[in-house]
Amino acid sequence: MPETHAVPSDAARAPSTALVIVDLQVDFLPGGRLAVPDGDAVVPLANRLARRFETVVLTQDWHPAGHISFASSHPGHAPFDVITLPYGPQVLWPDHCVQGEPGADFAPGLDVPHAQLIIRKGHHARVDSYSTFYEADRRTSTGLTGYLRARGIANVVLMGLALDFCVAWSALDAARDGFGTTVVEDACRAIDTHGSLHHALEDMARAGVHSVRMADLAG
Ligand code: VGL
Ligand code: ZN
Repeated sequence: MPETHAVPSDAARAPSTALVIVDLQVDFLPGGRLAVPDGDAVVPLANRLARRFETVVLTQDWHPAGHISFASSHPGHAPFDVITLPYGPQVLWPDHCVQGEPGADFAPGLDVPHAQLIIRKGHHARVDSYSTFYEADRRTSTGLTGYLRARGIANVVLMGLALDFCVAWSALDAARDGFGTTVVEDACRAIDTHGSLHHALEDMARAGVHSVRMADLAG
């Protein structure tokens, strides 16, 4: 396996580093059904960052109608309630990113024509998937680890929405699978419910995920 880089700015220039742009989709932008505050601010940052990477992966939250993560699938519950499912606790969300609906489209203005792979996740009706590597059962792979390894990728840099859910869970899985893992923190925005942002930052630091800012990757 190629060398993993300790210094994120070096890692970003290496062909063995992939950029993963997480869930820049209409429903997560202001006006969307699960709007992340200020989420639209990171779209131009994605466009800028992507130009520095040969390998770019886009992720797309992609739920069937009636998905288990939707509050509307659980009578008596409201969005942001937490319930227990066979695979663990599940935050219930407003309906969002339904397969083929406009809310699941990529953000208007996202301009990354050289992205080579789109990972769609959360498509199993009864399992959520914040992470773009493993579904919430922690076992079912999306195939991304194998794809990256087969292409000689040793490091991943992540940005996007939402920092405390899909970005954090993806970063934790990337680190667990042995990738040098960096999150560009000011190129993310958070939902922040039930202390999720605090916990995500703590978990990522504990797992050895590097945190950088756009300026650290300049050049
Ligand atoms: C996300 C909540 C539900 C995310 C996706 O992209 O962070 N959050 N589905
Ligand atoms: Zn979702």
